Amino acid sequence: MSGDFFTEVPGRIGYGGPESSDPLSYAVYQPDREVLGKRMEDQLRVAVCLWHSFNWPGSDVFGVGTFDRPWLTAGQDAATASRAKLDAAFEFIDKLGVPFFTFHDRDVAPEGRTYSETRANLNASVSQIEGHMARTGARLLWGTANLFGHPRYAAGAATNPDPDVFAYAAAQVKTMLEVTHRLGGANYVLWGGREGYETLLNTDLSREEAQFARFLALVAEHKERIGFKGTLLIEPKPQEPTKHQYDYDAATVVGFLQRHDLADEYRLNLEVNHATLAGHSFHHEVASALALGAFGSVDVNRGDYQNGWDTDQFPNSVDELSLGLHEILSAGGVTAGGFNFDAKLRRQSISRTDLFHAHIGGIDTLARALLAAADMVEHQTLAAPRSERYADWSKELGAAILSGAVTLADLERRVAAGEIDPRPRSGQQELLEGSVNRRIWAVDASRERETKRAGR
Ligand code: XLS
Ligand code: NI
Ligand code: NI
Repeated sequence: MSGDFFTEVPGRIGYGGPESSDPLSYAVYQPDREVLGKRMEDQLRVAVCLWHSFNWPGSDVFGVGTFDRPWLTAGQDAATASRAKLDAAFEFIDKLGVPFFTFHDRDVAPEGRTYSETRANLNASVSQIEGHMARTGARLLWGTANLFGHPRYAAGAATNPDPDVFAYAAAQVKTMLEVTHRLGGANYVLWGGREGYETLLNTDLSREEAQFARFLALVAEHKERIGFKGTLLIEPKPQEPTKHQYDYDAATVVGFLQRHDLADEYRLNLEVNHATLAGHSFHHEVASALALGAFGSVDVNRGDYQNGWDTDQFPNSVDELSLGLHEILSAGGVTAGGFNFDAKLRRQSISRTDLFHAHIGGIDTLARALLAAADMVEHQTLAAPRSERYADWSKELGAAILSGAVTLADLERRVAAGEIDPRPRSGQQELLEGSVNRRIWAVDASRERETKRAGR
């Protein structure tokens, strides 16, 4: 296995099982293990992101970078630096043994002095990426354009008061959509970086909404024109960097798409921490997106329940993920989407292997949640009581109401005649909470038996 950056990890991370004391092995993640008729790897479609993991030095608003990322040191030749970055990134992906990666245009190539130079930088890096993909078998889950870092985007990209900025953003997305197509990307993501406002005092909401809708229509049109078959995804987030982001949450985005006749063109990329920031659970965002027919993919990084910003931590709660995964599996799985680690190391995690520990722990948490969710699907833990709860809607009265066959007057007549007299029933919340926990524990117990049998 080639690579000389992560030298403390000599080869591919293997499965060690839950009893293994080797932190550089998976305790749960087994790519070939069958889960609901598919390989675990294909159920999860895990992706490593190139921004936080390779293009962020570990700086925050109070301090400079702390990480050992030699290619980010100032003053070097840009092409050499970006080659070193890509070499290390693909060494990492290969050793971690996950199938996908994700990136923004600016993660792999800096802006040049002119737009043409910027595009040439990007194309040079993309050729290198193609080489790495061919060598390692890594695939692109999604590409995206960074429309928020450069000062020109301070007042937004598509929603900028200056049409020149809209045009510049359009050029950037056109290029990156084509790059994503060229690399065989499964999806293309639009996170509304600074599409929002800092103050309403200078903001024309209806104008900005119209601009944003026009932008998304142009992107969908270009997708058709170039024959890109991947899914276009919008990533909701309620605030940060702006005070208020237009793509607030799943329901807001779907409402926007429907108002502008774009609902068939876009699906959603849901981030666990963005759900938290919006005052929702991840479970809520997934269930809403699925109910609205707009689920696409997941950024699986979590937030901190005491903080109001995007902490982008690696996932570590099986409970939190199991319920979201249960909804996804019940609806047929992620299909073209996947689980992207848009996650940041903590600023003190400065050793090179910390990036492995972070991803291994996160992937195991996700895999463990997948097993619990699959078990709940198999046992109909929630599906059976849920369909039982609504069963009367397929009987005579429910069906007549839904089909429009009865009026308010008809219903009143039947109630007045004493024919209809509702009896409250238990919502069974505590019973269901207990049932979910039982399945989570049962999976643990059966894994314990399995581990003993395998003598691990
Ligand atoms: C920021 C977003 C961003 C997108 C990609 O909060 O999560 O990282 O996933 O632009
Ligand atoms: Ni985020
Ligand atoms: Ni994200």
